[in-house]
Amino acid sequence: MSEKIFYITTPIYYVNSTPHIGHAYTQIAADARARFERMRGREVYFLTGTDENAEKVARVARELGREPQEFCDELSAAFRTVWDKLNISYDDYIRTTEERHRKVAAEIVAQLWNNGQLEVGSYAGWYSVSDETFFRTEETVERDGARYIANPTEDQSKLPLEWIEESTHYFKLSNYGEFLLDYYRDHPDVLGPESRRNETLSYIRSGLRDTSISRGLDWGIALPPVVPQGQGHVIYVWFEALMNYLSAPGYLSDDPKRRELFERCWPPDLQLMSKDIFTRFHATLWPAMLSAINVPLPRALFAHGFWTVNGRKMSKRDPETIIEPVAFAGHIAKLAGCDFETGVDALRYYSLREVTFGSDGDFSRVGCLNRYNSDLANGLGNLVNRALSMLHQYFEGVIPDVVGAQLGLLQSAEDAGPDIAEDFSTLNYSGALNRIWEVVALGNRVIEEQKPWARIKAGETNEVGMLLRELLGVCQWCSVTLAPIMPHAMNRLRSLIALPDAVTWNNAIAWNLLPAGHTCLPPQPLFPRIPKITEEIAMEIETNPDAAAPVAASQTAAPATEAPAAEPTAEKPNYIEYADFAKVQLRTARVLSAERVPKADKLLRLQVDLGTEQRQILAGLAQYWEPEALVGKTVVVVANLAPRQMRGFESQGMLLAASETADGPPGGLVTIDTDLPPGSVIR
Ligand code: ME8
Ligand code: MG
Repeated sequence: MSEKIFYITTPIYYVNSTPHIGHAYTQIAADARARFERMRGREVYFLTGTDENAEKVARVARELGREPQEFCDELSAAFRTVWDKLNISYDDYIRTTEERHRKVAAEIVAQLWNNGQLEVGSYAGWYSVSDETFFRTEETVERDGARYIANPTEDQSKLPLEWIEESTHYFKLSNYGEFLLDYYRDHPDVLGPESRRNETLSYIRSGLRDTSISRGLDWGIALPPVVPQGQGHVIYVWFEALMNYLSAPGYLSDDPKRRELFERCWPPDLQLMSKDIFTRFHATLWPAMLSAINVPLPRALFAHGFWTVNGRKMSKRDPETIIEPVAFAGHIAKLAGCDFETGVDALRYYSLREVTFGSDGDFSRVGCLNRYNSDLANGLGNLVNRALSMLHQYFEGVIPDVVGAQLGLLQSAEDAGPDIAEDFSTLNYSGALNRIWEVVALGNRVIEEQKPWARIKAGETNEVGMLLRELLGVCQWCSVTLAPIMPHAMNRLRSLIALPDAVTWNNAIAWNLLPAGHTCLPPQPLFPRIPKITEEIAMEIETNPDAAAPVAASQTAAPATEAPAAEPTAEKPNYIEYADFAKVQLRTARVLSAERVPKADKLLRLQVDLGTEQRQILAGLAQYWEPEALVGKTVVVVANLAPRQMRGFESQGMLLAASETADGPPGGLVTIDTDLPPGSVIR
């Protein structure tokens, strides 16, 4: 039997909206670990995917007038595209509407029934569709005639709960409290971080109740026929979603290859998620389920923290807080004048460097750009640039054959190696990065101290040669140790110093890879500096990517705020009467869906919710906005514009957008700054 495969999972995401930096964070963290393990020689099975059988997914689809399955196909593909763009090296992508999952989920439920783990009953209680979670009455409060979650965590819904009364089936979760407490006592390293472990233990100690596992809905996976009174019932989405970790690698599969994969990778080595879905679901229900079907429990479950954006909870009602990872990486690239994938690496770097993994963090666009400049451009980028420039200036790009005393740079890299490996293995990403940057900073400091430009003039070629060999060694070492976090930029770095592509962790300090006589490429900026960073620029790029281009193009461009105010024109202003303005009905609308209009490269076809009605609007935004980026946004529309035909579609209104000039690109969308329902009147 070959070595166990390192099995790492992320949550499978609901496809009721498109991914934001919160989702990307889990992916990036899991990816860094997967890449690290591969570099250490482990075979890895990295699983991610989408959760599609949720009631809320079907609701959103139907609100949009879409078939749920077709809607899921589209959004699941959109998630996948984002992960591909962010260089997430997943090995498998599970969708819970796939047959391989449906079949296994139904079989597990049948097994549970046959083992006496389920019973028929009825449920009367509160349900939060947005959390897809049942709440006991004592967990709720009444306000103004509606029921709410009593003490919602920051990520739980603040909307009214729904009363559900239906026949259902229960999983006898109450039987597992003692078992779980014993298990976690005997395996103290399974749950992390410590705060989540403690939260879970007290949740379990407070008493587990049997939990409803079926719903009378028509979207989802039908209960298997062996379960009595299962007609018209689907498996409760959480109960079935957790099973993706079993179905994807091939539990109960008919395919011997997949069964073998399952044998080789089970149990999961690391299951990552955020704290929202840790305690109740992954640390309680999931291991109880596994135990009920006699499958070994995961080796580690870890909850990272929650991101806010500029101190605010991410919410579609607050568009400034929704940072789309691909758009933002593109904006970084545009401002820095680097390629998109380097922008991605900057985002990956910032996410893992900014906060200790496991703690909450605040994502700030400006903070990310500043870190890019200080750590990547001025820190690592500068080091690489200086090393390669000097090698070319003084030694024609060829590593010189010199001997002499070392300056301690290689030694400091060698010393840091074990700590960094330990940090990666324990998810201490910020620790690993801090440690790596100590070596980078030391490299830059030694250059300042040694003043090689002066020494070369003084004829101390040998000493400068020794320094360069060490600096290039540090470049090599960084190109390996940082590869799990910035795979693209570190590939570039390796090609600049002409190292072999295949990179293993041990290459980091294999100093013979850069022997005397080895030729490196001339310097090319790895992380070009962003010329100017202000809150406005950081926000502007988010809403108006085109406006950012001139800033990146020229180091000397005057910031917009210093530009002289436009002189009032001498012409008589072309006033309109208030009565004329009052004829224009401006109302807010929520974008329900958006798609490109075939053969019209500027047009998007939007369905918007005007509160009292749904409208179709054609808008010339297609060159500046991805359709998905508009979904969920609250926009301003001219509601009483006469309908007109465009490209075979009727446009029932007009959407307001801003451009720098009257004929410029509509890069900025007009939105509103508070939480008002669609259809609100603008006066
Ligand atoms: O819960 N900060 O899916 P989901 C950090 N389908 N991470 C965040 C985040 C934020 N602000 N927002 C989201 C579900 N995440 C279920 C999971 S698994 C069997 C089923 C990340 O789309 C984080 O990983 O609501 C969190 O746990 C997950 O997205 C929730 O994704
Ligand atoms: Mg959620």
